[in-house]
Amino acid sequence: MAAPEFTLIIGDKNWSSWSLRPWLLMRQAGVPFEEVHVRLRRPESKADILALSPTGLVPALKWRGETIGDSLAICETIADLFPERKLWPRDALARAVARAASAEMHSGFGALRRDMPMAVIEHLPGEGHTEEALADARRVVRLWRDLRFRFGRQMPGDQGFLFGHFTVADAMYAPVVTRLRTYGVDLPALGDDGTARAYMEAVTTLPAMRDWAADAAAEEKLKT
Ligand SMILES: N[C@@H](CCC(=O)N[C@@H](CS)C(=O)NCC(=O)O)C(=O)O
Repeated sequence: MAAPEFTLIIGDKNWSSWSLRPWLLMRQAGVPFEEVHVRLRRPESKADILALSPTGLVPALKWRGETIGDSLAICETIADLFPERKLWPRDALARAVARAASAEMHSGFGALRRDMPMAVIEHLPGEGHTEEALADARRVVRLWRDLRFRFGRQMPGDQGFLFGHFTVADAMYAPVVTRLRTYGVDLPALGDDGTARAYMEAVTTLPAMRDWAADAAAEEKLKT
């Protein structure tokens, strides 16, 4: 059998929010890839990652002898290589807004990340509910509502995602979906009119998201 064209290096599925993004995008796009796992939060983690990727961070994508680091760069690369999968919205204005939302996630929401780190299989209601993290969550809820109303719902054949069908923007926000669930964030208290709840349901019930969570549970079980 021919070696797969793509190898994705990822961290622990329970924790590695950055790894989830390109993994989910590639699964959603139907792009076959091999997974290489590196265990995080261990003394040898840095050296293990550095042996595979010069950034010393996961995720990284091996493709044609190159190592592409950074979750957003990997998502961009996959979107570029498979234009027929429409991993960015087709309309230029929607695409610009999707890129801005993805970049906002990539470089922002520091308090949400710090105080509610991804823990896919855990249930920690009430933990990490700092004022700053909840302010980030409130912004996310408003953004999702805005995108669903202005773009997602307008798309013919809307599948419940931010821009109708699954795009890079949904891959970027998937770890936030898991965080809001893990930490039991009260969505109506943040201004949700049901849009964020429905969006979270659309993401959580994706077969690939279910697989990721099942893999995370299996990995954590092996550690005990
Ligand atoms: N901006 C990078 C950040 C990647 C990142 O910070 N990855 C963390 C894990 S989720 C990491 O590799 N940490 C190294 C370590 O834990 O030793 C991206 O988008 O891929």
